[in-house]
Amino acid sequence: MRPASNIPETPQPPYPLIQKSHIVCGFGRGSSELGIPTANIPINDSLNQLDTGIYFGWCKLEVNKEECSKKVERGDGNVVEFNNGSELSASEKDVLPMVMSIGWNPFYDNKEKAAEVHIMHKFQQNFYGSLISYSILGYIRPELNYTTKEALIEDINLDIKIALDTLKKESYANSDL
Ligand code: ADP
Ligand code: RBF
Ligand code: MG
Repeated sequence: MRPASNIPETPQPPYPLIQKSHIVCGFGRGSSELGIPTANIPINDSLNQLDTGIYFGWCKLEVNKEECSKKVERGDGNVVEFNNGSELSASEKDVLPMVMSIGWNPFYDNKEKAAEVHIMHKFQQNFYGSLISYSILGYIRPELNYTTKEALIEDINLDIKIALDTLKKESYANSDL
Protein backbone atom coordinates (compact mmCIF):
# COMPACT_ATOMS: atom_id res chain seq x y z
CA MET A 1 0.00 0.00 0.00
CA ARG A 2 1.30 3.44 -0.86
CA PRO A 3 1.63 5.84 2.07
CA ALA A 4 -0.49 9.01 2.09
CA SER A 5 1.23 11.98 0.43
CA ASN A 6 1.18 14.87 2.86
CA ILE A 7 1.85 17.69 0.46
CA PRO A 8 2.01 21.08 2.23
CA GLU A 9 -0.04 24.11 1.11
CA THR A 10 3.12 25.85 -0.13
CA PRO A 11 6.52 24.44 -1.16
CA GLN A 12 8.80 24.04 1.87
CA PRO A 13 12.63 24.16 1.94
CA PRO A 14 14.72 22.63 0.35
CA TYR A 15 12.22 23.22 -2.50
CA PRO A 16 12.29 24.63 -5.09
CA LEU A 17 15.32 22.58 -6.11
CA ILE A 18 16.39 23.78 -9.53
CA GLN A 19 18.79 21.93 -11.79
CA LYS A 20 19.74 21.58 -15.41
CA SER A 21 20.92 18.48 -17.22
CA HIS A 22 20.94 16.73 -20.56
CA ILE A 23 18.77 13.74 -21.41
CA VAL A 24 20.34 10.32 -21.83
CA CYS A 25 18.83 6.99 -22.82
CA GLY A 26 17.99 4.04 -20.60
CA PHE A 27 16.43 0.64 -21.31
CA GLY A 28 13.52 2.00 -23.36
CA ARG A 29 11.07 0.40 -20.92
CA GLY A 30 9.11 3.52 -20.00
CA SER A 31 7.26 3.84 -23.30
CA SER A 32 7.33 0.26 -24.55
CA GLU A 33 6.36 -1.58 -21.35
CA LEU A 34 4.51 0.97 -19.27
CA GLY A 35 3.27 3.42 -21.91
CA ILE A 36 4.74 6.16 -19.73
CA PRO A 37 7.95 7.52 -21.29
CA THR A 38 10.52 9.03 -18.94
CA ALA A 39 13.39 11.31 -19.90
CA ASN A 40 16.40 9.87 -18.06
CA ILE A 41 18.89 12.19 -16.37
CA PRO A 42 22.40 11.20 -15.23
CA ILE A 43 22.64 10.90 -11.44
CA ASN A 44 24.77 13.67 -9.92
CA ASP A 45 25.82 14.55 -6.35
CA SER A 46 22.78 16.66 -5.55
CA LEU A 47 20.31 14.07 -6.91
CA ASN A 48 22.19 11.45 -4.93
CA GLN A 49 21.60 13.37 -1.72
CA LEU A 50 17.83 13.31 -2.14
CA ASP A 51 15.75 10.50 -0.65
CA THR A 52 14.79 7.97 -3.30
CA GLY A 53 11.14 8.25 -4.32
CA ILE A 54 8.68 10.17 -6.45
CA TYR A 55 8.81 13.97 -6.78
CA PHE A 56 6.87 16.55 -8.79
CA GLY A 57 7.41 20.00 -10.20
CA TRP A 58 7.95 21.89 -13.44
CA CYS A 59 10.45 21.52 -16.26
CA LYS A 60 11.55 23.24 -19.43
CA LEU A 61 13.22 21.68 -22.48
CA GLU A 62 15.78 23.44 -24.62
CA VAL A 63 17.71 22.51 -27.77
CA ASN A 64 21.23 21.33 -26.94
CA LYS A 65 23.30 23.19 -29.52
CA GLU A 66 26.62 21.95 -28.15
CA GLU A 67 25.81 18.36 -28.92
CA CYS A 68 26.21 16.83 -32.36
CA SER A 69 23.77 14.20 -33.57
CA LYS A 70 24.73 10.66 -32.57
CA LYS A 71 23.29 7.18 -32.55
CA VAL A 72 23.33 5.27 -29.28
CA GLU A 73 22.39 1.68 -28.51
CA ARG A 74 19.77 1.73 -25.79
CA GLY A 75 19.58 -0.83 -22.96
CA ASP A 76 16.95 -2.81 -24.93
CA GLY A 77 19.28 -3.16 -27.93
CA ASN A 78 17.43 -0.61 -30.11
CA VAL A 79 19.56 2.13 -31.66
CA VAL A 80 18.20 5.61 -30.98
CA GLU A 81 19.23 8.74 -32.79
CA PHE A 82 19.84 11.76 -30.59
CA ASN A 83 18.17 14.86 -32.09
CA ASN A 84 19.17 16.96 -29.05
CA GLY A 85 15.77 18.61 -28.97
CA SER A 86 16.02 20.04 -32.49
CA GLU A 87 12.50 18.73 -33.31
CA LEU A 88 10.75 20.35 -30.31
CA SER A 89 7.90 22.71 -31.23
CA ALA A 90 7.61 26.14 -29.61
CA SER A 91 4.92 25.02 -27.16
CA GLU A 92 6.99 21.97 -26.23
CA LYS A 93 9.67 24.39 -25.01
CA ASP A 94 7.24 26.02 -22.56
CA VAL A 95 7.33 25.31 -18.84
CA LEU A 96 5.55 21.94 -18.43
CA PRO A 97 4.42 19.90 -15.41
CA MET A 98 6.39 16.79 -14.51
CA VAL A 99 6.74 13.86 -12.10
CA MET A 100 10.18 12.47 -11.33
CA SER A 101 11.30 9.10 -10.03
CA ILE A 102 14.68 8.79 -8.30
CA GLY A 103 15.91 5.39 -7.21
CA TRP A 104 16.37 1.73 -7.98
CA ASN A 105 13.03 0.84 -9.60
CA PRO A 106 12.40 -2.09 -7.19
CA PHE A 107 9.82 -3.54 -9.61
CA TYR A 108 12.65 -4.04 -12.14
CA ASP A 109 15.41 -4.54 -9.57
CA ASN A 110 17.77 -2.11 -11.35
CA LYS A 111 21.44 -2.33 -10.41
CA GLU A 112 22.01 1.35 -10.97
CA LYS A 113 20.19 4.27 -9.47
CA ALA A 114 18.17 6.24 -12.02
CA ALA A 115 16.56 9.68 -12.20
CA GLU A 116 13.71 9.92 -14.70
CA VAL A 117 11.24 12.66 -15.57
CA HIS A 118 7.81 12.02 -17.07
CA ILE A 119 6.47 15.23 -18.59
CA MET A 120 2.69 15.63 -18.69
CA HIS A 121 2.52 16.52 -22.36
CA LYS A 122 2.03 14.50 -25.56
CA PHE A 123 5.20 15.02 -27.60
CA GLN A 124 5.34 14.54 -31.38
CA GLN A 125 8.88 13.15 -31.27
CA ASN A 126 11.48 12.05 -28.76
CA PHE A 127 14.11 14.53 -27.59
CA TYR A 128 17.14 12.47 -26.56
CA GLY A 129 20.15 14.69 -25.92
CA SER A 130 18.16 17.88 -25.29
CA LEU A 131 18.67 20.02 -22.21
CA ILE A 132 16.15 19.97 -19.39
CA SER A 133 15.86 22.50 -16.58
CA TYR A 134 13.65 21.33 -13.76
CA SER A 135 12.31 22.66 -10.52
CA ILE A 136 11.39 20.04 -7.91
CA LEU A 137 8.64 21.41 -5.66
CA GLY A 138 7.77 18.45 -3.47
CA TYR A 139 7.85 14.75 -2.58
CA ILE A 140 4.94 12.40 -3.27
CA ARG A 141 5.97 8.96 -1.97
CA PRO A 142 8.78 6.41 -1.66
CA GLU A 143 9.50 3.87 -4.41
CA LEU A 144 7.50 0.69 -4.02
CA ASN A 145 7.52 -2.84 -5.36
CA TYR A 146 4.44 -4.28 -7.08
CA THR A 147 3.10 -7.70 -7.91
CA THR A 148 1.90 -6.61 -11.36
CA LYS A 149 2.87 -4.09 -14.00
CA GLU A 150 -0.73 -2.83 -14.00
CA ALA A 151 -0.48 -1.93 -10.30
CA LEU A 152 2.71 0.09 -10.97
CA ILE A 153 1.01 1.91 -13.87
CA GLU A 154 -2.00 2.68 -11.70
CA ASP A 155 0.19 4.19 -9.00
CA ILE A 156 2.13 6.28 -11.54
CA ASN A 157 -1.18 7.62 -12.87
CA LEU A 158 -2.18 8.56 -9.33
CA ASP A 159 1.19 10.36 -8.90
CA ILE A 160 0.45 12.29 -12.11
CA LYS A 161 -2.98 13.30 -10.80
CA ILE A 162 -1.58 14.41 -7.43
CA ALA A 163 1.12 16.42 -9.21
CA LEU A 164 -1.32 18.13 -11.59
CA ASP A 165 -3.79 18.92 -8.78
CA THR A 166 -1.03 20.44 -6.65
CA LEU A 167 0.61 22.38 -9.48
CA LYS A 168 -2.78 24.05 -10.15
CA LYS A 169 -2.52 25.83 -6.82
CA GLU A 170 -1.33 29.43 -6.87
CA SER A 171 1.40 28.62 -4.32
CA TYR A 172 2.90 26.00 -6.68
CA ALA A 173 2.47 27.99 -9.89
CA ASN A 174 5.86 29.67 -9.90
CA SER A 175 8.46 27.46 -11.53
CA ASP A 176 11.38 29.93 -11.44
CA LEU A 177 12.45 28.40 -14.76
P1 ADP B 1 14.61 5.39 -21.95
O1 ADP B 1 14.75 4.17 -21.13
O2 ADP B 1 15.63 5.51 -23.03
O3 ADP B 1 14.50 6.61 -21.08
P2 ADP B 1 11.74 5.65 -22.42
O4 ADP B 1 10.85 4.62 -23.00
O5 ADP B 1 11.61 5.99 -20.98
O6 ADP B 1 13.22 5.20 -22.73
O7 ADP B 1 11.54 6.91 -23.34
C1 ADP B 1 12.15 8.10 -23.07
C2 ADP B 1 12.23 9.10 -24.19
O8 ADP B 1 10.93 9.38 -24.75
C3 ADP B 1 12.69 10.41 -23.57
O9 ADP B 1 14.10 10.49 -23.51
C4 ADP B 1 12.09 11.42 -24.51
O10 ADP B 1 12.99 11.68 -25.56
C5 ADP B 1 10.84 10.75 -25.07
N1 ADP B 1 9.55 11.23 -24.53
C6 ADP B 1 8.41 11.35 -25.28
N2 ADP B 1 7.38 11.81 -24.56
C7 ADP B 1 7.85 12.00 -23.29
C8 ADP B 1 7.23 12.50 -22.09
N3 ADP B 1 5.93 12.87 -22.06
N4 ADP B 1 8.00 12.58 -20.97
C9 ADP B 1 9.29 12.20 -21.01
N5 ADP B 1 9.93 11.73 -22.12
C10 ADP B 1 9.22 11.63 -23.25
N1 RBF C 1 9.41 2.00 -10.37
C1 RBF C 1 9.28 1.15 -9.33
O1 RBF C 1 9.86 0.09 -9.32
N2 RBF C 1 8.50 1.49 -8.24
C2 RBF C 1 7.81 2.66 -8.16
O2 RBF C 1 7.13 2.89 -7.15
C3 RBF C 1 7.90 3.56 -9.27
N3 RBF C 1 7.22 4.72 -9.27
C4 RBF C 1 7.32 5.57 -10.34
C5 RBF C 1 6.59 6.76 -10.33
C6 RBF C 1 6.68 7.64 -11.40
C7 RBF C 1 5.87 8.91 -11.38
C8 RBF C 1 7.51 7.33 -12.51
C9 RBF C 1 7.63 8.26 -13.67
C10 RBF C 1 8.24 6.15 -12.51
C11 RBF C 1 8.15 5.26 -11.43
N4 RBF C 1 8.86 4.06 -11.42
C12 RBF C 1 8.74 3.20 -10.37
C13 RBF C 1 9.89 3.81 -12.43
C14 RBF C 1 9.49 2.94 -13.59
O3 RBF C 1 9.70 1.61 -13.24
C15 RBF C 1 10.42 3.36 -14.75
O4 RBF C 1 10.03 4.64 -15.16
C16 RBF C 1 10.39 2.39 -15.91
O5 RBF C 1 11.00 1.20 -15.53
C17 RBF C 1 11.11 2.97 -17.13
O6 RBF C 1 12.43 3.28 -16.86
MG1 MG D 1 13.15 6.57 -19.43
